[in-house]
Order: sequence, then C-alpha cells, then structure tokens
Amino acid sequence: MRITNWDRTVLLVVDAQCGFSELCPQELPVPGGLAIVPAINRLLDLNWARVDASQDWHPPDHCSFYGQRDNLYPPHCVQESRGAEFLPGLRSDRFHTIWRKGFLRDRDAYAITAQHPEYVGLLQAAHIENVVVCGLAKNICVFYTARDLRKAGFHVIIADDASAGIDVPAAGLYQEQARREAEQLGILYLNTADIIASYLAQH
Ligand code: VGL
Ligand code: ZN
Repeated sequence: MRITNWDRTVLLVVDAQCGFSELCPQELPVPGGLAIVPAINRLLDLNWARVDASQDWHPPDHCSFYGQRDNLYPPHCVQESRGAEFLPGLRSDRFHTIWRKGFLRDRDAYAITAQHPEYVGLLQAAHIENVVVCGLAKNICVFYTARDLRKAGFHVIIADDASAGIDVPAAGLYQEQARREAEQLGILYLNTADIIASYLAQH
C-alpha cells in the first residue's frame, strides 16, 4: 500500500502521555508505551499537511475514574499533573494544534472527534484525504479516533509500531477485537518504515 497525495495527508498523535506509560504505573500504563516515542518522532520528521495531537485532560473527579459514575479506570491524565504531560523525548514542538479532551467531569471523550466534532470539517475544508493515526492506546483512543475519521470518509492508517495497546476487560476493550473491527472498516495498519518508504518515494 502506498500513501499518495502527501500534501493532503495529516499526522494525528493520540494521547502520547506519561499517564499511559510505565512512568505512571498507578495510572493506565500501556506495556511498551514509552518505547513508541522514537517511531512517533520519525513520523514527526516528515513534512505533513498538518500535525495534530490529542491530549487526555481530565478533572480529578472525572466520571470514568474509580469511585465515580462509570468506575472504569484508575485516575489518569489529570489536568496539570505529570500523567497528563506528553511522553519524555517526544517532539511535541512539531505539533501544530493540541486538542484537549475529557475535560468535562460528566462526559468522557475517547476521540478528538467526540470532543471536537468540528475537527472533521476542518480537515475537509483543507482537502485532507489521508490521516495517519498513532499513539496510545492503540485499541482505545487510537481505535475510536481512526474509526470516526474512517466513517467520515478519510483514508485512515494506524501506524502500528508507533502505537501500543492494552486489554481492559472492565471496559470491554480488547486489542484483537479493535483490530478486527478497524480492518473491517478499511483502516490499514502500516509500520513506520513502510510509511516513511512511501513518503520518500514521492519526495
Ligand atoms: C484512553 C482510556 C481512558 C486512551 C483515555 O487514550 O486510550 N483510554 N482514557
Ligand atoms: Zn481518559
């Protein structure tokens, strides 16, 4: 598979935050979360039409936290806390826009599209055709983001080795299931090296 029209291709880095890594074991550590930084940085080195990032940004009493309404997750990515920071070494200076989400106590937003429905229209107005999605967690926020964008009509690629996932049985979220559903929707999984090869072939 070759990505064409690089001037119509966006990179979207999802929730590449300490709270989803081994650095915050009491939050939602995704195995291999820290290790995806070099691959994301290699993608960030390419010349994209836009580079967007989402950032989980919860109040301390967010409804998804243990003891709150939905009781699904340990407290994670609390506003202004270490867990909410981007992963160390991540070239976040390359982000054009950071889209915070999950900041309303009573509403969760896994995807940028859930919190910011105008994002799709913004991409359409810029004549974007392809979105490469990477980050954490591959089967949760990356998956829901990719799904929504695919349903909105974009070609969507998940950068496999620039993402890491985790099964969360309490929330009914499984890696295998997400991948199957994504592939059924026509979402492609490509490794960073293949994405870069495709880029170099056209530059
Ligand atoms: C996420 C669970 C709760 C994610 C965010 O970024 O994948 N997962 N909040
Ligand atoms: Zn969250």
